[in-house]
Amino acid sequence: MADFKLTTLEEMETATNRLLETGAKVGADGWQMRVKNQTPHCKFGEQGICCRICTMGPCRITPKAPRGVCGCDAHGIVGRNFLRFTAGGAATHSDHGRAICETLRCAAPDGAYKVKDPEKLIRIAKEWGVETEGVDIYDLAHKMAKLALEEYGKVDGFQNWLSRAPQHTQDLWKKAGIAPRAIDREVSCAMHMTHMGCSSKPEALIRQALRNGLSDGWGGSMAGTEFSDVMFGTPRPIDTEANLGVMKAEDVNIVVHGHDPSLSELICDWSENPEMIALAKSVGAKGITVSGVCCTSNEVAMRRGIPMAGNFLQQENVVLTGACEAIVVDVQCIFPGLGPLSKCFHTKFVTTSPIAQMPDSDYIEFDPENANESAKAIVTMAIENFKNRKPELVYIPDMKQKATVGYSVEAIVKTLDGVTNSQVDVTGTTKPLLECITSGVIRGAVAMVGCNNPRVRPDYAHVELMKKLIANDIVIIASGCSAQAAAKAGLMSKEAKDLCGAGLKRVCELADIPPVLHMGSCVDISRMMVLAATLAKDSGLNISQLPVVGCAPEWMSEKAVSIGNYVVATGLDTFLGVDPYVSGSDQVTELLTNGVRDWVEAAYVVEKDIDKLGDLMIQRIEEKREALGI
Ligand code: SF4
Ligand code: MSK
Repeated sequence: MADFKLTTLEEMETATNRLLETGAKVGADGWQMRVKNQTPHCKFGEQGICCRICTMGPCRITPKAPRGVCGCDAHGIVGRNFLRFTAGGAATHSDHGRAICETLRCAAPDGAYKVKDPEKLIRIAKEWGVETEGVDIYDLAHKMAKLALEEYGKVDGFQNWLSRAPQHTQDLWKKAGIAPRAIDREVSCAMHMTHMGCSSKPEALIRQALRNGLSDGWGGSMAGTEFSDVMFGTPRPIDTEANLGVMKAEDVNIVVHGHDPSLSELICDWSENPEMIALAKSVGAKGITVSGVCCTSNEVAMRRGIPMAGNFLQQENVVLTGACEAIVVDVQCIFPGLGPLSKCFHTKFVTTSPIAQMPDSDYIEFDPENANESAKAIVTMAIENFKNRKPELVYIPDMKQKATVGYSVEAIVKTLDGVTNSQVDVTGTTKPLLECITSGVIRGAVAMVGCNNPRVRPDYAHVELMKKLIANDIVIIASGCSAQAAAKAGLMSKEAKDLCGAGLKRVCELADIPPVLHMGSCVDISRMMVLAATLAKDSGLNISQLPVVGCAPEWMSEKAVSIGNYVVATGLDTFLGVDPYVSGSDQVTELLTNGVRDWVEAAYVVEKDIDKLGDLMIQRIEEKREALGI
């Protein structure tokens, strides 16, 4: 459409500055100010050469002091820090997956949680060799939940879901000694290996980092994704909107933030309840608007079309609008700064998980057993808080974009089935997508993931890279805060097809898709692994031969390192725009950017110049095409 226009970063920054002015009036600070206070950052930390894992230290490596008190050198310290970083991320994702399995155990036909995708549950059960014939679907759900929970502590063997990978990939994992065993065991093993006086050999530490990452991507995260689909439905394309303009001044605004859909799904249910809407009207509001931040937002956007207020570095902005009655959080990526910030406004900062307890919040513990009661109490609290709003502080930037979200693997396969002119019956395979790639209509695909980080101008790397890649006929599959960056800018609007090269534009038109496909939250990067595995199986290629790469240009969290490790270990080169604190060891850097290729046929690339990072990805995709002769 001729009048389609992306929202520019400058427009978003102007809106943020206006919100910060409100913050200044009420004595609130924001991450922008705290970054200044923390700059310059510690150089030892940045290089990964500070060790404080025993009280003989902390030890810092310098040319004059090349070894810590125990004799560990920079390579051991950097490698240990990298592995501990991975373990933190793998534990976090996997515990999210565990919570989803626990919720599935409570599913009941008349309860708060139901089985919304029984076909998927049966499919998984068959995959795991569980009898499904004549079994009640809820009995099956409880049995599968228990089996999935046992994956966390299984005594023998490897993760069940490894069998989804092509045989070649499974063989590589076994040969490299990185096939993940019990999920919890890989985290424990990582912590044990990095204890004082255990491993200091980079190769051993990096192998365990890959194995621990795989226990997340092909274990805990996959459980989180798959059983969320079973309970809340497998995402299908759905229209929504993104950016702060989705909040409505005349409504009670509830913002859900975090990662676990068990909470946010029920908040959405209760916000649609006529009793609650009547209550909202009784306090002078027109209705209730729920919007989301971070991955919780992705979860409810792709299943219910709930609008996305923003991504990671926009979480404080929702409070700064002065129109947020409650920001309701579960786990992960929640700024503790929301506590003091919300005190400067009327906003209720509602924490709900024993895992993420914070000062200056209202704690309403949420567990699957009392889910409806807690959700109702939270929505009621938000509504009753509407009267405390200070109208003079209300400013919601008039800024939002249309987005079509919800491209699970199942949805992509279904949507692209109609694209090519193939005479072959391709229903239920990725062959149409492969045909687009081999014919050159699409050059390849990039899995764009990860956070924002003040080290990079927020959203700049995500948006600029996506624009560059789609102009080069490379389709983007995005998740996490990268997906929200795209949606806020307008890149998940179908109208963004005009920014594509001719080939990708044609595919977007024929399939009626946006050029950047929303695949969900951080745990949903496991969907990307399933897609890569399916593409490899359907093409007869190895995953590493596919013209597909991963990219996290603005990542910040331990979870992102765990993700990077399983994406690389699955055979996909992974491009980072932020250094993972390994520059203090040339040995560890060499292993991650080259050496691991001997084990898993892929490696990391770190490049802080975003334009160059884009060029390197395009170059790698073209190299892969050339190697295949396509
Ligand atoms: Fe220092 Fe070694 Fe202790 Fe680390 S483990 S703090 S390098 S003495
Ligand atoms: S929420 S891990 S800031 S992507 Fe998953 Fe966003 Fe990164 Fe958190």
